[in-house]
Amino acid sequence: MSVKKSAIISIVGKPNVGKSTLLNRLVGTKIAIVSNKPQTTRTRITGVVTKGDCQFVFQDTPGLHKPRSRLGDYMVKVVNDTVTDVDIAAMVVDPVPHIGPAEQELMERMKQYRMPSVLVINKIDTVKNEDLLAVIAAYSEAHTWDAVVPLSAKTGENCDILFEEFEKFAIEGPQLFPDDMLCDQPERQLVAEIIREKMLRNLEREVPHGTAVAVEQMRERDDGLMNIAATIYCEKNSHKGIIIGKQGAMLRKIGAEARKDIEELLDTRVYLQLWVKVKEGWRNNQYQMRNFGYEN
Ligand code: GDP
Ligand code: K
Ligand code: MG
Repeated sequence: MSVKKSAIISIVGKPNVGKSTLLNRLVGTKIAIVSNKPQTTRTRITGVVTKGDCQFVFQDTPGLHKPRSRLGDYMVKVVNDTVTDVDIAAMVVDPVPHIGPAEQELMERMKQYRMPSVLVINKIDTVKNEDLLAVIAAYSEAHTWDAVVPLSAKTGENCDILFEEFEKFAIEGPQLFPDDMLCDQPERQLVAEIIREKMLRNLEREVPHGTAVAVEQMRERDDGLMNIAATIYCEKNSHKGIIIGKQGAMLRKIGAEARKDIEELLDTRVYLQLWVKVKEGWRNNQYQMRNFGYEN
C-alpha cells in the first residue's frame, strides 16, 4: 500500500525519562541508545515506521541542558531546531506529579509554536494506577494536551495507542522515506553509538563523556562475517588507561558487549577491532567534530 500521509513526531523530554527506549519500542528495533546515564543520545536520531497509508517519522532528541563546550552548544542547537521544525511534539515524562523546569520550558515552546502536543507518561510499570491520576491531573492543569497517553516503553504496554493519537495529526502529502526504511542514520554511526553506549555502561562518568568513536572500517567478508575496526578517541592519557583496563580487560568487555548488539543490529556475525587513541581537546575543535559526524 502506498503512503498518503505522514506525521513527524519529535520525542522530547529531560534526560532519562525513556525517550530512546520509546523510540526503539515504536520502531521495533534498537536504533537509539538506552542507558541510565544522561546525555547518551548525542545526535538526532530519526526512526521511520510505515503503517498502512501513514508514515510516522520519529526524532529522538538530546535532553535539555546547559552547554559546557562547543559540543554542548551543538546539542542545544539540535534541540531547538527539532522543536521548531516538527509537526507533533511528544513530551515524555516520568510518572511523578512534579513538573520541573525542563518540562515547563518545553510546554511553553509547544504553546508558542501552537504544536499538537501529546503527553507521554512513561514507566507506568513502576507506579500504581491511583498514583497515575495525580500525574495526569498535574500535567493537565499546566498545559492543554491533544492527548495524554500513560505507557511503559519498557514493557510495551499502551505503546500502540500512541500511533492512533499521532495519526490524527498526520498530514497528506508525498512520501518522505521508502516503505522499508527504519532509520536515517548510516550504519557506521549506529555502530559508533553502540560502542559509546557500552563505554557509558562500564566506565565512570567523566571518562566516556570525553570520548568519541570513529568507525574506520566496515567490510563484509565473503563468508558473511562483518569486519569492523573502530577507534575510541579520549581526551587524556589517564583515560586511555582506564578504557583499556588491566591487561586490556575493560576494552575486551566493551568490545564483547558491543559486538553482541552490533550483530543483532546488522543481523550478521561481527569481528570487532577496537583501538584507543588520545586526542586532546577534541570537544572544542570544530574540524574534528565534523570528522566524528556531529555536524548537521
Ligand atoms: P532518555 O535519556 O530519555 O533517552 O532515556 P533512556 O531511554 O535512555 O532510558 C533511561 C532509563 O530509563 C533506562 O535505564 C531505561 O531502561 C529506563 N526506562 C525507560 N523506559 C522505561 C519504562 O517504561 N519503565 C521502566 N521501569 N524503566 C524505563
Ligand atoms: K539516558
Ligand atoms: Mg536518549
